Amino acid sequence: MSLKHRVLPDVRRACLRALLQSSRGVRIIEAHNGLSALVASTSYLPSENGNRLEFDGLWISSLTSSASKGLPDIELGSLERRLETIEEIVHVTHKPVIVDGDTGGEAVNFEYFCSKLEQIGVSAVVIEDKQYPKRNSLCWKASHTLEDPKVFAAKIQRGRSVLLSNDFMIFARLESLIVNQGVEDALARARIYLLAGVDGIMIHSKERTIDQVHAFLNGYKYLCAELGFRKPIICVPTTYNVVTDEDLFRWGADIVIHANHLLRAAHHAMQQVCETILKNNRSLEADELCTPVSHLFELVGFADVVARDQSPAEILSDVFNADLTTADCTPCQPSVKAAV
Ligand code: SPV
Ligand code: MG
Repeated sequence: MSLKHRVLPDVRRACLRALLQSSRGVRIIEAHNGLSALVASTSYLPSENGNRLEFDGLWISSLTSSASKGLPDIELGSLERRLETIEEIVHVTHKPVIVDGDTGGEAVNFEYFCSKLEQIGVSAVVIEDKQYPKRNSLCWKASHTLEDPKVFAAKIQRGRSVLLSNDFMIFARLESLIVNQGVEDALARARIYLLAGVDGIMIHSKERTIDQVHAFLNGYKYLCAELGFRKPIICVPTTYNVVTDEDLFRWGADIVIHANHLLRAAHHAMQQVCETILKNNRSLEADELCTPVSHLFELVGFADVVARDQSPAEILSDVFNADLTTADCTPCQPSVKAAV
C-alpha cells in the first residue's frame, strides 16, 4: 500500500501531452504490475547538471502483462482483467501511463476500453493495425495479417468519439514493417490514420538494424510537411537497440519505449536464484541476487504502515497540522477540513 505517488486522474492524464509540448524526447519504460511500476517510477540516476535522470512514464505492455501471468501474447485476456492490471499500476505511480491496446478488438470493445482508460487517468492507448486476434510482433515465425487501413481508421474514430477530455491520446501503431510490406506501405497507412484524426503514430520493427525505421522517420517528416500538421511519433527499439534514445530523438522520434525490459530482467534474476539455491542446497549464496526484504518493505509502503500502527495519533496530527488527541474527530469538522 504505497500511497506516496498518487495523482488524480485529470492531472495524470494531461501529463503526457504536457511532456510532448516541452520539446524534448520522452523516455518510457515498461511495467507489468504494481511492483515493477514502483521500480520504474522511483529509479533514477544523478546527472551532471544536478537534475535527476529518470524515465518520464510507463508502458503497460501486452507482452509482459500476459507473460507475467504465464500466458502468451495473443489477446487472450479479457479487457476487464487487463484493466485490473492497469489500475494496479496507475495506483502506485505518479508518472503518465501509455497502454498497449493490442488491436483494440471490435470497435465497440475499443470504445469501452478507451472510456475506461480515460476515466482511470491513463494518458494514451496504442492500437496496432493487425487483425484480431494478433500474435506478438517480435516473433519471426508467427503469421500476422494487416487490417484494412480504412477499417482501422474507422476504429480509431470510434474510440475518439467516446472521449470526454482533450488529454487522452490514441496512437496508431503501424505493423507494415513487421509483415515485410515496407516503408512506403507504412507511410501510406500513416497518412490515412493521421487524416482520420489519430493523435500520434507508433512505428514498429523487428529488424536488428535501424535502416527501415530511419527511412520511415525521414518519410514521416515529408508526410507531415505535406499534410500541414504533425503528430508525435513513438519508436520501440527492442531489436535495434544499438541506437541510443538520443539518436532516435535526433532523427524525429518524440517518444522512445523500452517495452519489455523489467519483466525480462525479473525472469532472468528469478531463474538465477532458483539455480543458485538448488546448487548450494541453501539460499545464502542467492542473497546477493535478491533485494533485501527491508527494501521491499520500504518500496511497497509497509514501513509506513508500521510507523502509523505505532503512533497513529502523532501521524494524524502531522497530516492535519493540528493536535487531534483531545479534539472531536468527526471527519467533517470544518477546522480539520480547513487545515487539510
Ligand atoms: C508489447 O510490449 O507488448 C508490444 C511491443 O506490443 S512488442 O512486444 O515488440 O510487439
Ligand atoms: Mg503488445
